[in-house]
Parts: sequence; C-alpha cells; structure tokens
Amino acid sequence: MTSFAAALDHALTSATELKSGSYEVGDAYAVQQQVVDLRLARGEQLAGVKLGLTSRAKMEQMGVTEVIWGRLTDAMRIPDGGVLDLSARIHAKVEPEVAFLVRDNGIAAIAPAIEVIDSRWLDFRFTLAEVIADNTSAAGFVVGEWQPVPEGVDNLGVLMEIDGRVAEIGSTAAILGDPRRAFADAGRLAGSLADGWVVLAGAATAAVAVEPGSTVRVTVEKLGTATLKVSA
Ligand code: OOG
Ligand code: MG
Repeated sequence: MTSFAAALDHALTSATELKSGSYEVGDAYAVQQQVVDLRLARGEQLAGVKLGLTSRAKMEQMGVTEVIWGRLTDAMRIPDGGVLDLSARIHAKVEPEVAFLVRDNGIAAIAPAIEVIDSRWLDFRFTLAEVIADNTSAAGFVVGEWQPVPEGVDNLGVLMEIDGRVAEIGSTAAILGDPRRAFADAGRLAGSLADGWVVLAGAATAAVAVEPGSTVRVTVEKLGTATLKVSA
C-alpha cells in the first residue's frame, strides 16, 4: 500500500482534507483500489460501481473532460428517506442520478437516485488523477424504488428540490446522451458487474452543497423519487 492511499484513507475516516498537489499520484486507479481495499478490510462489502463526469455540467464544474469510475460499498448506502450524517463528512454535496440494478451483467431495473459526494480534497479542487484516487469522491447514495426500465430513458426530466425549492433541473439526456451508455461503460471499465450491484450513471446536473437539517428530493420522470434528510 502506498502512503498516498493511507493518507486518503485517513482523510476519509477522520473527515479531514488533503491539499491538491501534496502527493505524486502514479497509477490513480491502482491507488483507488488500495483505498477501497482498506474499506473492505474493515468489513465493508462491494455494492456496485459509479460513473462520474458523464455530463457536460459536471465536466465543466470540475474542469475535466473524461468519464471516471469508482466503487460503491454497502456502508455508503443510505435508505430512501434516510439521514446523511454530516459529522462524518467534510463538505458533502448532492447530485441527482439514475441507478441501475445489475443482473447477468445487464440491467434488471432502474430507479431515481441521489449521490452524495464528499471530496477528500480541500475545496473540491483536484486533478483528474487525484479525484480518481479518491474513489471519485464517493460518499453515499440513496436509491428510490426499483422500476422496470421504461421504453426510452434518454430524455427523462430530472428535478432536484431542497426543502421543497427547485435546486437543479435537467434531463437524463445530459448523462452521455442516454444513461444506458453509462451502464455499458461501467461494465467495460469495471470488468464485470455482480448480480445485485447498483450502477450509478452519473449526475444529470451540477452538484449542490448540502445544508444541515435540509431535505433533498430527486424526481425523475416516469421513475419516481428518492429522498435524503441531512443531519442537523
Ligand atoms: C467527482 C465525482 C463526479 C458525477 O456524478 O459526475 C460524480 C466530483 O465531482 O467530485 O460523481
Ligand atoms: Mg455522481
């Protein structure tokens, strides 16, 4: 294990930040694997894969141009309507997503989802290699009720409300033109997908910083809603 992976793990477990540029990254996905292995060694189980920077809004917000991927564990899962504990987070943000359920390496079901991202990098400022090493800022996810996949999912309206006010609106078209492309990318990049895993297709809009005590609700046309409460 590199000292870089150990430093990222310490930042994760102590909710403290690292400064961009403080480590030589090398093979970013190898570092990510080490960071995730440390979580698995503490008893967490792999729960799926997430795609990142699949939308132009996110690429622009983060100043990068490539799709990235990270690993989800069961400890990141927050039940629909459940609470995000801010005491264990640095500067969490939420983003509206679409989730796929894996069966036989294909899509078994689809659901509206909320991803919580919490970069271990100071002020969410990082290079592409640094965010990959940091497991693409993965920090939590909420999946709404699974639905059969409707005929077309390439242009479904997406709404993110915070305390009943519109925070972001968009379309699933923002996710690589069709979120099913993100699923295909996930399979290709991760090598294989296990039955029961969740694939997060990537944000449909820019991410929004969470406020203590607020309620976040994501609605995806035809799919329903996913809800997250933020601790005080
Ligand atoms: C990287 C994670 C991006 C997405 O959906 O695009 C991501 C970050 O923005 O910190 O999860
Ligand atoms: Mg995301």
